Amino acid sequence: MPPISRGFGARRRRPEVDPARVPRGQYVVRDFPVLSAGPTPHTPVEEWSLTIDGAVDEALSWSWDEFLALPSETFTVDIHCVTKWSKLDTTWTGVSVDTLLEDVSTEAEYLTAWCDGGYTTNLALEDVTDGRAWVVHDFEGDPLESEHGGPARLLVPHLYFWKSAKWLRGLALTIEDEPGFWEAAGYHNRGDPWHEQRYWGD
Ligand SMILES: Nc1nc2c(c(=O)[nH]1)N[C@H]1C(S)=C(S)[C@@H](COP(=O)(O)O)O[C@H]1N2
Ligand SMILES: [Mo]
Repeated sequence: MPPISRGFGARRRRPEVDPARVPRGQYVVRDFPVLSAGPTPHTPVEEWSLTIDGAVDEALSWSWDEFLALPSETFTVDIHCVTKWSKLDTTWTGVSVDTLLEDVSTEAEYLTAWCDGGYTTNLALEDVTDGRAWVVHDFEGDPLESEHGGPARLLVPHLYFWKSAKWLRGLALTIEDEPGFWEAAGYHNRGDPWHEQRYWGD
């Protein structure tokens, strides 16, 4: 008969994490921390819209119902916060930025994501196209909680999580790259966790 402690130990052991999935300096969490620079806005979906404007020939805007009617995708990705937690295998549903930009004609190479509450973050268009970014409204099969950015947030999983703007209301396309809230405060302009681009100069 095997010693009882063996089975107990096996059950308590943490699930294996493939170290190749965890960027340098990060540790894996199982909970979902909340990081917000200010209070959580609670915009009712009846008053919500998503706008694409700035350096575009014609601005576009979707109501909540129009946004939900767009083709959506459900996908599973890992996310990495600059405060060093990573969360693996998070599942989201939303609309890819490629879909949102389909009918947009622009010379711009950058955009500023802007939000209820005033937060902004800047991204190169090439970091949000080709299936690399989404505007998500569901997390793990449920409507996104407001503390995590509901009704809808940007999700750019290949960059540090501050680029994934919560309470997203618009993408303003820009000719020049314009630092957003954390980028202007000394965080890295691009924020690639695989190159540990945490702060300006990294
Ligand atoms: N609008 C808005 N979006 C935001 C933030 C914020 O303060 N306001 N914080 C950013 C930061 S620094 C991180 S790490 C993630 C945190 O998302 P979470 O609270 O869902 O974990 O949201 C990002 N998006
Ligand atoms: Mo963050």
